[in-house]
Amino acid sequence: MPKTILITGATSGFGKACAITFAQNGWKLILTGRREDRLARLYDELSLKTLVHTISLDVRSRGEVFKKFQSLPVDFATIDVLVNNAGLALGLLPAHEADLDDWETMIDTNVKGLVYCTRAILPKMVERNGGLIINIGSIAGNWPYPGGNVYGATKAFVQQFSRNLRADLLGKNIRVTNVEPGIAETEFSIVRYHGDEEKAKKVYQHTRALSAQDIADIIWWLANSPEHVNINQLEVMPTLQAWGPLSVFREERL
Ligand code: NDP
Ligand code: 8X3
Repeated sequence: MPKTILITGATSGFGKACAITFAQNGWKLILTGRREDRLARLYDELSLKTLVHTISLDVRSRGEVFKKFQSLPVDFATIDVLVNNAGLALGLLPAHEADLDDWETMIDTNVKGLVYCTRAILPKMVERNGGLIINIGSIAGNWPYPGGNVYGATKAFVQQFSRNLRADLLGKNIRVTNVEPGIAETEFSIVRYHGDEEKAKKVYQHTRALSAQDIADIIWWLANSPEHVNINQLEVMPTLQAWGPLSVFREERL
């Protein structure tokens, strides 16, 4: 009996790589995102390999999330793995200059959207006593950096929410993992720089970032690990990324 994976934000980056990987292995796919043209293309490509159901969805809409996740076609009604991947960073300005609209969009998507999707799917997992939730956090939830202000804070929320889910679900056969990637080449930086592709390209120049496929491979491994094993959090960076020293402010007069 093929298993079913629901991926939010499947139109690009990690979510899309994950969709292709699971399709190649015969899993049924529920793919969501806002860009309908991309969902349609994914449907055409992947339904040659497996059963695919696409849902045009903005995770910021609580009503839409519940309506669409509670009316899944019967073939897709049992979700084995939920990948809460839809998310974004907007801007890198310091807190006193950052755009409040950007902040709200990140909170609405990365925090509230993820919470809505989880709350909509979780009761079905509890009812049948099985399932795996993979949240896509970030190293930015663990390590502060200038300009990371609200983005990093949303990912710190995702980390603690993931742990608290584990606490609530103790004794049930439901696993929760927070995957925390470092720099990865996707459309992430194009979005962060509000569509400035030149600036975005520079983020990945002269280094070797993680690829979307690297993250899809990790998600595949998690989904196929034994049911009695829960990976609580999995932080992953490219080999060419590491921590720097803490900053110290210096001035002649001091
Ligand atoms: P991409 O920009 O390539 O993909 C983001 C996906 O999220 C798209 O499919 C987009 O779909 C979807 N999305 C964004 N906003 C919404 C929304 N409101 N409703 C529904 N879907 C939405 O970036 P990545 O693949 O890199 O990002 C995926 C996740 O990984 C994010 O949570 C990001 O924060 C995290 N991450 C990324 C890292 C990186 O360096 N790339 C590192 C660590 C974490 P659409 O626009 O069609 O709605
Ligand atoms: C994306 C990684 O370091 O750009 O979450 O915030 S980082």
